[in-house]
Amino acid sequence: MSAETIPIQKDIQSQRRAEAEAWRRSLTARGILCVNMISSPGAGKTSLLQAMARHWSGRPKMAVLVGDIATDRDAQRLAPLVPVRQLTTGGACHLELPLVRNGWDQLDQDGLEFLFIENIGNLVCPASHDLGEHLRVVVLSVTEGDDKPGKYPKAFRTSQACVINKIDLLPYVPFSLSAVTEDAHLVRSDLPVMAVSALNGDGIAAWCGFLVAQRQQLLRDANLDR
Ligand SMILES: Nc1nc2c(ncn2[C@@H]2O[C@H](COP(=O)(O)OP(=O)(O)O)[C@@H](O)[C@H]2O)c(=O)[nH]1
Ligand SMILES: [Mg+2]
Repeated sequence: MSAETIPIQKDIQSQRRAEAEAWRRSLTARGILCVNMISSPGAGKTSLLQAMARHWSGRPKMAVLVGDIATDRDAQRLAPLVPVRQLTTGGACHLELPLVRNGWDQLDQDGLEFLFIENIGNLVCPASHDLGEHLRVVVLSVTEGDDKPGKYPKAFRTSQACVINKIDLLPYVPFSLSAVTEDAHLVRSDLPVMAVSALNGDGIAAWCGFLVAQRQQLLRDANLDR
């Protein structure tokens, strides 16, 4: 079998990038910090969002768009706490902007300060899709092993923060916080790494404080201090 390379000389992703950039700007203008959360299945994205919603308890105001390939189970978990819409891809391994925009249109957007997007559980494909977020956060749990940043470098290189979840399990699993931090910093030397337990609340206040500071910085940069 012979292979032929056909030069198309056109960046086929450029329109998608422009759409994501336009949406990011419109969220900025409304004072909303958008956070795209990526992780492998079960790292604790939904549990972390539940813990944050409990910590903030309505202020600042957050909403969630939660992606899964099937079911609305995560939306059911979050609905008692925050405005939420389930995005169901029917099998696709990552979220794309049109589906996210569709969910956004159905959300109560009044007074929102944070929009969280829980991506499909997968450390590979979601790293290649800009959803118009200001902040990409990669969540890794201690049961997955401290060698994962180097094995999934794009997820860590394209993220602006890393949350290590399930630290309540550290006494029971071989996982080193310093080793994972070192490995993550080989991929991206300035990546903030924060350790939490969504289960018992350890580190949640510091993580929420980090997000509030990120939003304040966004508003300052856009001259929207309020
Ligand atoms: N021990 C422990 N279990 C957790 C923690 N966070 C989540 N879990 C459990 O991990 C499983 C997957 O969590 P989930 O939030 O559904 O992960 P997601 O698939 O990334 O959204 C559930 O059984 C959670 O109860 C944590 O901090 N500590
Ligand atoms: Mg989930």
